[in-house]
Amino acid sequence: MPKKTKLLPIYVLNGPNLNLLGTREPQVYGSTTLPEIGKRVRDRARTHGLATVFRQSNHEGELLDWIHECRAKGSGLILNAGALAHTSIALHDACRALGQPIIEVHLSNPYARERFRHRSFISAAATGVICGLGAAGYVVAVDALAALLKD
Ligand code: CA2
Repeated sequence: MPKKTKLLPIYVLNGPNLNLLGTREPQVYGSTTLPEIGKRVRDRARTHGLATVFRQSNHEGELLDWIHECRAKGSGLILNAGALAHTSIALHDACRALGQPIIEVHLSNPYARERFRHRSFISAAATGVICGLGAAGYVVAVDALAALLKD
């Protein structure tokens, strides 16, 4: 019988200000806190036999380092880059270099908001994009990544 090889963890990275979730602007971002999202992600990933690395940073360079770390230590990436999605070519380049499936997530639907949120530099480097579903979008992203990794 062929031996099942265990996949490396999926990385779930969160960008600037997402540590504030649940404290302000619940009408835009919902009332679920980031640690609660982390728990839902971990529980869902476990049902697919996947471990998770769940992190948040307010610093672009730290997010870049973690994406580079994912190249060696992870098997796929879920990325909510926050406002950096709209500005960071460096994150775009890091995602392009990852060589693994990437799901971009946004809690809100940026296309229904200000014009400056309509462009994401992550989208062109991502395998798929999920937005506007609130915290549930992260769980959908776990399912999507698990399906991609199974293929
Ligand atoms: O909808 C998303 O997930 C965003 O990535 C959130 C970013 C925003 O700049 C993007 O356009 C869309 C902002 C995250 C800020 O989160 C806060 C949460 C609570 C209170 C204040 C900010």
